[in-house]
Amino acid sequence: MDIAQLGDKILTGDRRALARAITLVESGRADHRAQATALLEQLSSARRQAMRIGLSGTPGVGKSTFIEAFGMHLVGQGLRVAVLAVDPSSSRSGGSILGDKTRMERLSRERNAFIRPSPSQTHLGGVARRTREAVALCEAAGFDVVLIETVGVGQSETVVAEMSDLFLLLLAPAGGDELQGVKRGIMEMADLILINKADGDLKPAATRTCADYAGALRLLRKRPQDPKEFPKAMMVSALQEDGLVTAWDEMQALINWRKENGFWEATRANQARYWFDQEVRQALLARLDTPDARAMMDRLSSNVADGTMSPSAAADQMLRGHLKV
Ligand SMILES: Nc1nc2c(ncn2[C@@H]2O[C@H](COP(=O)(O)OP(=O)(O)OP(=O)(O)O)[C@@H](O)[C@H]2O)c(=O)[nH]1
Ligand SMILES: [Mg+2]
Repeated sequence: MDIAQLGDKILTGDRRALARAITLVESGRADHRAQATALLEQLSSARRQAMRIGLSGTPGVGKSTFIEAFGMHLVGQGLRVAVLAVDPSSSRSGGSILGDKTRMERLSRERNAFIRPSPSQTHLGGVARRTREAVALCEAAGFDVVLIETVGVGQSETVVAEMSDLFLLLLAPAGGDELQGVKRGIMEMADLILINKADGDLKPAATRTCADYAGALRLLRKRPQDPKEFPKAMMVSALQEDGLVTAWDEMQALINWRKENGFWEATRANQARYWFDQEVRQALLARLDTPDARAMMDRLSSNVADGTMSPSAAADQMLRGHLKV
């Protein structure tokens, strides 16, 4: 594969080249990894930036419906929109991906949209790198907005929030009067909480849920990167395409404020540092995961167990043998 040529095609916005490049960054092969790194280096000099929007929500809350309607709105404004998904649970069957295709039917036909489902069976570290690099590829391909979707099942929200400029949490109207089991840590990541399905019979429940979350958000510690009134809770109906224009206005207002006040740049710089740190840590751990390293680990481990070596001396020997840079 001619990497320089692939890079040039991506810079012209070619979606097939983009798809091929994402396949390349997803590959576990060492030669592919080297090519992917070279490609990303080439593209980073273009210094293109998209608005990266993370979107999380539990299964069935309406993420796909929202992305379809919201994405169509953005495309209607002349923007180019890419959609990436992070699904570390890998529980998603082919059926769900098919379901997504039908739920995003209009968007997937748009010339100015690009939709990429998540690869299955990858560990979270792998998913994180793949998605972060896919985001960079979409930016180089000139997309204005990159939506990064994740099913709210735990750690994946942190991964997505660490690569987004803005984080949306999609919630459904609650049946009872208590807050749903949304973890505090996830609430703290949100810039905008969208109570979806605020339509028909669900409207009154949505109104109550929205008020509850607006109240809960006011109790959270103020973050420096927020203007007053953020984070916010608001109602939308993805199905009836209600509230989407307002939601987009809010997102732009927040992003503009952060850009004007230096938080956009600062957050991106911190995120880059975070991912550098993660890459180094993962690469070090990977060195312990070779057959040689495991064999040495087993041998030293026996020595420690039978008392012929102290744990620290064994660890020292292990590190000298296998973690040399
Ligand atoms: N009434 C109403 N129903 C909605 C709305 N948005 C989505 N739904 C319905 O909720 C169901 C789930 O919607 P999806 O968009 O597939 O939800 P999802 O979050 O993508 O679900 P997973 O992909 O399984 O995680 C579908 O039957 C949608 O038609 C809405 O705004 N109002
Ligand atoms: Mg979906």
